[in-house]
Amino acid sequence: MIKYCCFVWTKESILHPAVFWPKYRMGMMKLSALICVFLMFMVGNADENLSKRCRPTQSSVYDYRGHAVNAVDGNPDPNYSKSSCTATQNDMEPWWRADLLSSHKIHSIRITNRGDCCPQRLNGAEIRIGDSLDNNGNSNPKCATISSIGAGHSETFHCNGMPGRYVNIFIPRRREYLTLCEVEIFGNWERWVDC
Ligand SMILES: [Ca+2]
Repeated sequence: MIKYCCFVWTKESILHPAVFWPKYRMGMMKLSALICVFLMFMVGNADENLSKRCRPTQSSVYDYRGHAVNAVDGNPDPNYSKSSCTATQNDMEPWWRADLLSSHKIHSIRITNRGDCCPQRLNGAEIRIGDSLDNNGNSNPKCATISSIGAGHSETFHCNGMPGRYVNIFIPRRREYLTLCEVEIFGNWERWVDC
């Protein structure tokens, strides 16, 4: 988008009637190019909430209120009855995964736990980031282990720019229900791609 805007802006700038003489056209082109490079640098390095445009999925769905997309609907309401939290069945090693569609540098992840019941279910869950779908993405490198998050509370985990297309939250080595009321993933492009 920035690249397209820069192209149009530069084209319009050099064709503007006020920039009639060639020497002024060249100056305007250089100025436009410099501003574009600055904008692309700033946007490329700014953290954004990547979860707004990810494709979420999970190991199973508990009921009609617990779909995977509820973790990235922008609503951190921790009451499960409000249909803004996820919930799996009582799976062995349940997991939730966000597909960011291309590799990104992940700087931090903010997770909101359920507030109306059983916050301890999230204890021991792991955050995994990487490009592999082996073991449903649960074998990717680990960013953090969640020791505990209070009922209805949110906690931020720092991943220091770990690269990956997939962000997994999964509970290893036990049978459990996995519930997430909001997952915000902050990072930026690992490289420029044309979508
Ligand atoms: Ca939500």
